[in-house]
Amino acid sequence: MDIAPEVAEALAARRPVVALESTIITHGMPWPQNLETARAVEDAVREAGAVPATMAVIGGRLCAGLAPERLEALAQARDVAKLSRADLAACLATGGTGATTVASTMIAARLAGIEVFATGGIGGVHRGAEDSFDISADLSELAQTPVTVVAAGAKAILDLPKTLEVLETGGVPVIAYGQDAFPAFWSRDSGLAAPLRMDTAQEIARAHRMRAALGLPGGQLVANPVPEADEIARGEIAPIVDRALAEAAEKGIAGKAVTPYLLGRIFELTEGRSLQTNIALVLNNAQLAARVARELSALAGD
Ligand code: PSU
Ligand code: MN
Repeated sequence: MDIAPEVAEALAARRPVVALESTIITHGMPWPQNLETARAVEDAVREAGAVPATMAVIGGRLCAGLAPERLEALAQARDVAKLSRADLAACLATGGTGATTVASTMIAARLAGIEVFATGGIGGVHRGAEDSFDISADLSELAQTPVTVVAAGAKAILDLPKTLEVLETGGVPVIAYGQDAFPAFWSRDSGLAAPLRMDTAQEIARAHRMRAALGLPGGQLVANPVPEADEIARGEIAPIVDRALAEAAEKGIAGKAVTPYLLGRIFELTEGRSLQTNIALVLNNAQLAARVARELSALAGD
């Protein structure tokens, strides 16, 4: 593993560090907004008093923290592999390059000793999973890897009630931040209640440590609603999501290609507005994750 010097120093001194994923850069957003956002997210983490560690596999090395030229090369690259839990070891063993999903970023964070991770939205149970069996490896990762993931809930392209059921089965605490409703990525309210609610970063940090003290494996999902000014209301995004899903089905899009296809299509159908919302919520999540990381550092000193 290549841990960037800035990240290694912060970890050694028990200063706050926030892990960031790279699939959102390579598969989640178009060029050049992907690079601009990746940089802005790192800046947001820094401004909030933590060190960012963007994860990726480059030339067979698992990297925690990317130098600016590496970040740019990744953002510009085409046909980069999307590496989830199943792909990580094979990519490393064959000297490959790829972007990490939520699941594999959690694995990298655990290996580096990073407890908090900020992203946009997690993968989940896809609609029609009763036929396709398409359930993101992100959910089982949350059940087994001890990292707190700050996301804006799960995307409305998924089956959200089933996603919450699978998380409950896996013993994953799903914590809405500052509200009772489970957020749905572009919208603040999915229409579903979140199982848990917390109103401060300190409570989230304490719960993270308490799980470890109890010997419970797995992490926590913090569902942080998109800022009001940037949200796309549920009623507005729903027909667009339905249309993108219907087109994906017609085209026979399956497996790993589903999430990137839907995000791209929704971007087109909203004339870029979904991307503005996506950028705003990732920045918002980076800020909260940095605050949680600071609280975790403070607890370590107790
Ligand atoms: N959320 C976003 N953009 C993304 C993803 C999530 O806003 O690009 C990516 C994450 O890396 C997540 C992955 O882990 O999609 C889920 O893919 P799948 O459903 O194939 O497991
Ligand atoms: Mn899938």
